[in-house]
Amino acid sequence: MSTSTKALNRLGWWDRVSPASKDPITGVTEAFLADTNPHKINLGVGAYRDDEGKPVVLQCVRNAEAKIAGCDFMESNATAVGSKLVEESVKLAYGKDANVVKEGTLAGLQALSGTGACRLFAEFQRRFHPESPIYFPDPTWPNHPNIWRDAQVPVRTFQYYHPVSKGLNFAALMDDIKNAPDASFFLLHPCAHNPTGVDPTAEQWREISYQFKVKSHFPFFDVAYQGFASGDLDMDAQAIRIFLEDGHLIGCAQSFAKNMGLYGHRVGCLSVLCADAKQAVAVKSQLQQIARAMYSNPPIHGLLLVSTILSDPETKALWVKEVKVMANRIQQMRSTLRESLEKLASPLNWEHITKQVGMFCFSGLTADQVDRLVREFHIYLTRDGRMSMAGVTTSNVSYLANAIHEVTRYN
Ligand code: KET
Repeated sequence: MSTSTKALNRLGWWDRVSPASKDPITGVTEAFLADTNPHKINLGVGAYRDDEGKPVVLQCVRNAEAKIAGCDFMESNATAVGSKLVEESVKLAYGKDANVVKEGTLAGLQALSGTGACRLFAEFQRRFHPESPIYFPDPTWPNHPNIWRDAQVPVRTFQYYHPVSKGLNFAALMDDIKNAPDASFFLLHPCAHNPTGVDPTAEQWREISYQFKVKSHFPFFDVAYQGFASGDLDMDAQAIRIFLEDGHLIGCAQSFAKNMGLYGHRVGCLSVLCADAKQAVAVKSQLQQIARAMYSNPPIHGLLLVSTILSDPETKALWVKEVKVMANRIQQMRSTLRESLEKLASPLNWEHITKQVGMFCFSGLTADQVDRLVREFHIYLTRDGRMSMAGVTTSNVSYLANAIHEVTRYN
């Protein structure tokens, strides 16, 4: 449009803007909130809920709040708190005794939760490797392609899930790693893969790591659910530790939205493992520059909460316990849902409900079946059949099982 046409039509600036498509996950929450049926269930967003279906404020968070109450943080510079957060977060990912934690070879920055950490890295990747694509598992969290696409990074996929076995398609995954151009970026979910709940075994991670070395690929780990797969924070970081042992440089996005129940506070960490301390200083300064232009600093309250929880041994021990409680409740709901469906004499095999791990069950329900669950039973989930098991409770599990049975029994 020429300037003169613009001048003629002063209300025409946004005429070409049509509505964006709804986000598949936040769209489910909106539909759930608008429903007034008392039996409604939200299995959409992957955020933890207690056995009453309510969001949880962990006791460790309450304790941390008490510790920081009244502290003079409203206007202070977030840098010192951010460094503490980074120092503690990288111990969670790479291991508290890992040499890289002490050697100063990690370039780490506090980030706006997991999404912000991914976005920062995507921008950094484009700045220094503009031609390199990033490979995502198929399927992956639907926001991954959005994030990297918005950063102008070419986006590709590698095979991951096997729909028939509802498990890992390991052979196809290895083929795609081998066939990708050398020195490609790969996004890996180190535990509790979203949306499938399917993780490689330690042995398979070793093979993946070996092949990454052969191909000089760069592993970028998106750690959004540490603790939810096994209930144990270290166990859930085993993939990262295996890659570390194998001598890779690694990128890592960590989120405290789910495992600390701090979704609304947007606390996360981005770390990039570098070849030496000098390189780490350079990489960190570039990341800081990108963040400075995008949003300057993250809000400080959530940072203080997380750094307090992670650096105070008593509060940290309480958090470790609470993570286990959350993981166990989800595990319990997996067993109960599967048993309930089996008791109803469902003609389908529901083994995968207990075989898959973490927040999600990739149920195998078709989009039409999901639509029926929404329409007839007020049960909300994404149309790919992903169920957030955190939304299942002792009191809604039999209603849920009946509804699933109803929409699947004649298929
Ligand atoms: N990575 C993965 C794999 C992931 O599932 C999420 C969120 C994020 C990063 C982002 O996390 P955050 O720290 O909130 O920025 N997933 C859930 C929530 C959402 O989509 O916002 C979900 O899949 O439901």
